[in-house]
Amino acid sequence: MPTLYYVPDACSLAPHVALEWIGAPYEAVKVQFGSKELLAVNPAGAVPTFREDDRWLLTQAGAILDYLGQKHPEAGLSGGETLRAKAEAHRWSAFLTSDLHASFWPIFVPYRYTTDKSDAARQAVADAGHKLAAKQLGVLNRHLDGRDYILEGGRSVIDAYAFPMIRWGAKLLPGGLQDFPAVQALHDRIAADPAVQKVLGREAAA
Ligand SMILES: N[C@@H](CCC(=O)N[C@@H](CS)C(=O)NCC(=O)O)C(=O)O
Repeated sequence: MPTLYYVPDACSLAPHVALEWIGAPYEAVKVQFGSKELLAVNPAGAVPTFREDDRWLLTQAGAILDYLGQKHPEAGLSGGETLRAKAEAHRWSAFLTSDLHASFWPIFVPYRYTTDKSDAARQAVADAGHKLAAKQLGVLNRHLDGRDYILEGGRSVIDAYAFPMIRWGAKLLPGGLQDFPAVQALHDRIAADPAVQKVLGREAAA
């Protein structure tokens, strides 16, 4: 069975949600950062890692989401088929990988961004991350103004991709999502879905 290796509340939540939306059989395996089980499938020690029936492995959230969307056209989660629709999907996937996701690294792992081991230095790095994440959520918020989902034509894997990052913003930014009402609305729309609640419940379970 296709298998997703995930860490609760990490970016692996995105393909976890997409797999549930698709509705085809899959197995979700909870792993820990640094565990032998994760390193055996992904030497980078990162999630998400996805394994196909024939043991083919795919890493990188954007690539996994694109693959799942294309593999299951019946689920209608890839965005539109026109050249520009595909470019828009690529644009937002790149934004989420390189701009929004990356803005949280200084918050999660400040020690990777300074050789100064003091709490003050690490806090300064985290504070810079808060500012950068707020800037990127602002970009998404402006785009979402007047839209229900990120891509034209309804819910897509790109919304699933944004979901964990929006949750991090709500939890970690000093002001939460209060300055980003359209982002909050997207969050609430996705979170209201019973399939998403099922995934959140599974990830939260021991
Ligand atoms: N560019 C990768 C990043 C994956 C990644 O770093 N995921 C985090 C969880 S959100 C992780 O596994 N971190 C472990 C680490 O950095 O050691 C992707 O988009 O899949």
